[in-house]
Amino acid sequence: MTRTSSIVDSMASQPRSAAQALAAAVADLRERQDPRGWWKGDLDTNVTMDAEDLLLREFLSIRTAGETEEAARWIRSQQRDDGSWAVYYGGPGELSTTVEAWVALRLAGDPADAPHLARAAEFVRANGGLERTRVFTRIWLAMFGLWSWEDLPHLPPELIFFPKWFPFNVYDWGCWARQTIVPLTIVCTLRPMHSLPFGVDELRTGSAALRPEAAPAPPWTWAGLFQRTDRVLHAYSRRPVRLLRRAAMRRAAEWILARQEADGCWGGIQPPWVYSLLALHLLGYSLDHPSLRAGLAGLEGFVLREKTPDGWVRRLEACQSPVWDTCLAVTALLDAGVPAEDLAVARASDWLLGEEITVRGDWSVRRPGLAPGGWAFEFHNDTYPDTDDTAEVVLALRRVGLKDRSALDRGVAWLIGMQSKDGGWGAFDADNTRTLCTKLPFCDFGEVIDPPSADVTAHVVEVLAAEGLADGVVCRRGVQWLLAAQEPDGSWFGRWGANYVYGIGGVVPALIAAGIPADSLCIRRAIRWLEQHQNDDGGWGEDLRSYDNRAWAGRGESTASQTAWALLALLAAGQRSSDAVERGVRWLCDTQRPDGSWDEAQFTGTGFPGDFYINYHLYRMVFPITALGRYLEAAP
Ligand code: R19
Repeated sequence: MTRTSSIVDSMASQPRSAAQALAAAVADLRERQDPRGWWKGDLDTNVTMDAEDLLLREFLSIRTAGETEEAARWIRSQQRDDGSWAVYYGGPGELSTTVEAWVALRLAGDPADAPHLARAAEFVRANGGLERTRVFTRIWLAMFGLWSWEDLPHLPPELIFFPKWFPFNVYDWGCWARQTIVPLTIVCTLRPMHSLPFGVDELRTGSAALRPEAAPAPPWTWAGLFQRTDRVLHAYSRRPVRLLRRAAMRRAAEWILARQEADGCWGGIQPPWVYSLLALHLLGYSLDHPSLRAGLAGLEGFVLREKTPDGWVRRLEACQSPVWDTCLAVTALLDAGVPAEDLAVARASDWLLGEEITVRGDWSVRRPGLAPGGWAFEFHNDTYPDTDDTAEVVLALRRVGLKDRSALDRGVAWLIGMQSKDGGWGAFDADNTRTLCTKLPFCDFGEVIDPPSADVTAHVVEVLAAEGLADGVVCRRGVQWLLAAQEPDGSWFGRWGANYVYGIGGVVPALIAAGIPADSLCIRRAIRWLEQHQNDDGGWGEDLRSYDNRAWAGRGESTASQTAWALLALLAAGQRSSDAVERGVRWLCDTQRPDGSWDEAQFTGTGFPGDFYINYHLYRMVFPITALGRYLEAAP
């Protein structure tokens, strides 16, 4: 415990040892714990959150000057030199994000001919104009009369009646998409129009023919089939069977209301939250209705405010990660040698135990016989616990010497029950693998299904192995799934973290825990991949461009979290004394800030590959602490 019991002053001129770096990092992490037991790092995404927040408030006529100015200041501060906005630090300008930011700033009163907006408009036009933006962006525009509802793909509310075996029923969609499309079917059916004092002609190219919907695909392709289906749906929507439509709207509203969480949110994530508020309001629920009131009040809990030299800025978190941050922090402290009886660990464990999900959620549609158990990612999300959080919480809490292990046993049983037919695990549902949904013209952003992924499967395999279940058929099938998912170059794809470095960092420790020998070919190939992608400075980094372009796989500026992930794999594979590990540890020690933390402007979390990325502010702490702790623990 000597490693962490004293805070070692940084000796400015002398390089820090791994033990000193670890002690300083642990001290810093301790300070970040909330007195109530949890850790919660800020969760950065992109300015569509803030733009849509202003649009929502405008639509509901509750927008205030103060909120508007603070949000506008934040949005302006994020603009790139070429006039655009990106979806991650250092990333290229992104069309839909730029259109939404431009509209929000116009709403805030910035003149269209102000240089920053003129440059933004130029970027938009050069990249195809608002005609090429994603469906979600054009729905927002349509709500304000800036785009025609006719020129949007249609999804009818009647799909709420589709039985669970029927294509496109709501349980075929990933949970985040399901919670988003149900309210959107209402919005798109009611076709609201709230007019604004400005237009968006500056953003149009007039080249509607560029839009995929306007260029018909041959009827024998999925695209062609769905384009034609879409036309039928539009026609039906003009003359729906009245009673059926009314019943569908009512059922959809009930479905939405039943899923509102204790803090007023929906799923703990921004899109379903905002669209559910809009849908209920359009159905006639007043802003005073308890559901809307709770929903709007709850949004305040997702607002981050900060004083900058230019004044206060306000930004909205897309989601909050307290359960995830807390279980990873507990693991980090334990790996650093902090004893299980330590007050910080005890407080965190108590809080985590209180977060157990004890009720059935949407997952039980596919697993009706399975008893509840497990954990969600957010403060309040009883309807959508996920296997990733459940695995990491059990991995952390099984080490703290709980007197009553029953919550962990329920978690493990739930994980076992959530295995998909193919042997892997998705995050929120079992067997959420129907790709038909992905072909709809409506679905041009993010993932809409939740099939098994390597990172999630690895976390579940790791916990099953830790629980002594490595020889059982469930874990063995998970291992087989992982072995089959290895990329030809020896890496694994990172679905929820960037990218192949995250995949390897999760899978290698899991396979080793499950009994795969460190000298087996699959492990050796993964280790070789890491060695080949180590930066000259000793760290690892992988740019988010790797999701669009394989040439970027394993390439990018070194970051603390990605360096730690690589080290976790190398250490698990017994490479403690290797040159690669020494250089990686040295990079962590040399780049640590005097206060014990690391800078990490780069986003290393993934929401949706290619479309949506996350900077989890605690990743820079918890993963390096775990890596340094395991490094010192494995000292010869
Ligand atoms: C591991 C733990 N994870 C398994 C949980 C990670 C949760 C990440 C936060 C997700 O936040 C979201 C979710 C959805 C959206 C969308 C969206 C995109 C397409 C459709 Br259809 C519907 C919604 C947009 O922003 C999001 C943010 C780390």
